Amino acid sequence: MATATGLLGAIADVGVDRARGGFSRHGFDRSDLTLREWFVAEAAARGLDVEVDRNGNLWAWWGRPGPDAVVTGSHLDSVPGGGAFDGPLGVVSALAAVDELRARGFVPSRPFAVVVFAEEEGGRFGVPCLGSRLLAGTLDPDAARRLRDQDGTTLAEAVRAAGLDPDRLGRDDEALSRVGRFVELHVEQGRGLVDLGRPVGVASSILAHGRWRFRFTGEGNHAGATPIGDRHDPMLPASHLVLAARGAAAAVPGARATVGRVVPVPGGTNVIASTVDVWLDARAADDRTTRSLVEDVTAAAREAAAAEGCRVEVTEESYGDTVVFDPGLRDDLAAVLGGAPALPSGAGHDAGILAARVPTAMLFVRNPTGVSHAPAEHAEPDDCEAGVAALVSVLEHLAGG
Ligand code: HGY
Ligand code: MN
Ligand code: MN
Ligand code: MN
Repeated sequence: MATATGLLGAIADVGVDRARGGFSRHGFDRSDLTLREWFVAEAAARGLDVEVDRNGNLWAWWGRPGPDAVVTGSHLDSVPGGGAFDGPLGVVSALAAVDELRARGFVPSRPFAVVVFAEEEGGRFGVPCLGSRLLAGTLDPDAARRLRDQDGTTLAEAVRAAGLDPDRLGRDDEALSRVGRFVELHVEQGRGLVDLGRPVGVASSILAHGRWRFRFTGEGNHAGATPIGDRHDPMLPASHLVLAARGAAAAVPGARATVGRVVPVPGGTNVIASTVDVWLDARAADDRTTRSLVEDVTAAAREAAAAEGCRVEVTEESYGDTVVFDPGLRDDLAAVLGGAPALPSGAGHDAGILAARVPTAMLFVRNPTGVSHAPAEHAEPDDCEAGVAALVSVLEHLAGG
């Protein structure tokens, strides 16, 4: 019978990015497609019938599909240089849970599926939870089709190359109507369980979270021939934005603001950039706080741009309001797990998207480093197996007699 740790070991080399020291698997790219094929083979080996929905999400059915199915799973894609557990732990734990349930002679009393959502990190096309947002109808399919990766490939081209019809991307009520309950197991991205001394917890909420692109336009010129007073260097307001983001978030309890990606064009060492794109990831406990934080940062960016004789255009690329998981289901599962603690999540998840449409819960597995979206992300084998055991108990409870 497979263990979560064993299955993670089976995929440990897929998408390793030596330069970044972590994993880089992004929506429908080669390593993502390789891992999706691995999942389909593992599901088939368990007698699960795999369907790919119109948005590229994979559904492995134990018995006939829906309605009122119990569904568990997560994602397989990563951020650039990501850790080994964020996403894959939920998928491999679901497969290991199927093995354990089968070994107990368990037969689901209702339809049952393991799901893998597409492009959860938005690492290629810039919108997090892409597959689950399209499924739920919270992302416009026309806008989605036009999303481009860093090479200029559109999502439409990428899904077509993956064997899907881009014209069918979009809300999928039929697929969603099959889901009666969704439970996502995920490595904790933080130290809550470490501080509590517990291996497994349940999720209470997810921060409101959005991504904004700031495009600063100045005047490309020569690094040596251009006197400082004659410059319109977009890198200046870009730099102000980074500092303003940190200052704005530091002033608001629990808020986060991050600039992890800056793209100067043309990007030459001896060239004053003509444009600089800066992406802001902002999060806070509620919608009003998040938007107010972004307004402050935007005002600072506009002021800095004007001072340097540059232009700035701001584009909201994704946004999701605070998620509060169904307290009834949360507490029911916590009880099934013998009083597992409830924890907030600073990280977004597909479960946060599904929660708007179906009763949804999350299980967290202890991460001793508390680090995520980096190679130091970790979960001990014993805790991974405790997560599988917890998922088995929850699935037996939800899909039992
Ligand atoms: O960015 C997030 O919070 C998630 O890991 N996609
Ligand atoms: Mn992540
Ligand atoms: Mn994740
Ligand atoms: Mn020259």
